[in-house]
Amino acid sequence: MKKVFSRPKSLKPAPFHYCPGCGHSILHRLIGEVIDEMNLQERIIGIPPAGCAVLAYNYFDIDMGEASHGRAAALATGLKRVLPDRIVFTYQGDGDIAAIGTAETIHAAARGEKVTTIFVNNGVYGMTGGQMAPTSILGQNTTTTPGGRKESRDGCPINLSEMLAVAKGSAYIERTAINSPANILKTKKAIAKAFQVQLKGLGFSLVEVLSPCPTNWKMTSVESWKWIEEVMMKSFPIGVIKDTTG
Ligand SMILES: Cc1ncc(C[n+]2csc(CCOP(=O)(O)OP(=O)(O)O)c2C)c(N)n1
Ligand code: SF4
Repeated sequence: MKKVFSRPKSLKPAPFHYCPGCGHSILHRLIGEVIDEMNLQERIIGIPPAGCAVLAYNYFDIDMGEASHGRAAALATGLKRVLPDRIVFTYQGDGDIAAIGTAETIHAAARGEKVTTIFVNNGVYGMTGGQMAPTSILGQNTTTTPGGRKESRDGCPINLSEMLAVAKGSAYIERTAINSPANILKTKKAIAKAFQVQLKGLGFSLVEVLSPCPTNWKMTSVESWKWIEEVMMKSFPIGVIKDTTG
């Protein structure tokens, strides 16, 4: 029988521990497909976050590191400088990258480190129970903002990707979403482009992915896809934010 669909080579045959409908599972598959298609399995190094994806090294069949919470950009910098022929990517949630890891990330982008970041924006601290993250939008219900995030009390969300686009050393930044087959395909394309930017040595590259967390959003998968489209994208519009590659 002809096989028409299979697991990417660079994903281990291990079942994901993620909740049903979680964006992390889809994103892992997309990254695996891109690694296979670009023939990077022996060359790439991934750095998982602290967060729901902390065990990503159990799933990717590639060299993996592990950084403490928020420090992935610093570890990526070190690895890439010592091993310049390797492709290095970090995989980070919004709490990891936009709260505790803000400094590392902004400085890595400003220095133009030739690494790639996959920034998974699900608008909450998923692993620890759905608390407000720097990316929780105004009005969003989280366990620490019952009744909704209020500007006067909680401040405004941070659009980290737009901030990083201001840094001279960033070469390519795009925001995509996991909420429709078309947007999932665009996410895959953006990941491939980010790796190409790194292969060409053009500077810091980042793909922010609006990603469903049905468990903490207390929604069904279908509702979470709709919420991304109808609510989240108003604060975090998808599209290319910076592209200096010409
Ligand atoms: C230094 C430190 N502080 C706090 C924590 C607890 N902690 C673990 S994961 C996490 C937040 C994860 O949220 P996010 O980065 O948005 O990823 P998600 O789980 O939503 O994928 C926190 C605060 C930790 N592990 N280390
Ligand atoms: S809590 Fe949210 S981010 Fe974490 S695995 Fe479940 S759905 Fe995914």
